[in-house]
Amino acid sequence: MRTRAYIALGSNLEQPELQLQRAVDEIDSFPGITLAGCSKLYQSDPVGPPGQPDYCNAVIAVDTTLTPIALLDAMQRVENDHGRVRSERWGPRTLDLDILLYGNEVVESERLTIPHYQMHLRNFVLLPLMDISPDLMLPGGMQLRKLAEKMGQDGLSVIAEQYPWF
Ligand code: A4P
Ligand code: MG
Repeated sequence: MRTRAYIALGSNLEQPELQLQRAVDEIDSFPGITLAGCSKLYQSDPVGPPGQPDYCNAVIAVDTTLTPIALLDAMQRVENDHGRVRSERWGPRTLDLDILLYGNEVVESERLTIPHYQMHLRNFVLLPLMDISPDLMLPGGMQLRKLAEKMGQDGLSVIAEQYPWF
């Protein structure tokens, strides 16, 4: 069975735009995962420890035969291939891949929380998601459009319209 999932991409080190573009290609070629949609590419002010560079952010839709935990394993493999070093929480990173949604499922386990616990608070997640699926309904029945309208565009700008971004 194939499930539609949404993944947020973020980077603020070592040519963030290229990190994101490469990551999308790698995810698309991962066994059991097919790219189904891609947002615009955004630049965003950093949330978290001060003094870190601006981020590049985007969201993709994928169709996958992987279970949620296997999808997390796949995303962590791609992160590690990008030289991701886990140091301080919310600190700078070459690549961060967060699973936002997996079908309509709610997952609460030690390694995985879906929907992603911060997604409804972040314009750099909600607005790219709107690019792909403006009519999306979140588990629990909340409309993405309503959340995004409340959010505003502070600190967020589009740097490339259509994938491939470069
Ligand atoms: N984990 C649980 N649920 C999930 C999920 N749905 N998707 C666990 C992915 N991982 C999930 O993640 C820590 C652990 O979360 C994983 O081992 C996994 O088992 P991590 O990526 O190692 O750590 P982190 O990213 O530093 O922590 P966290 O709390 O996930 O941070 P965020 O929320 O990813 O925030 N500012 C801007 N402008 N743009 C950004 O993209 N990103 C962050 C990172 C901070 N500030 C930012 C941005
Ligand atoms: Mg993360």
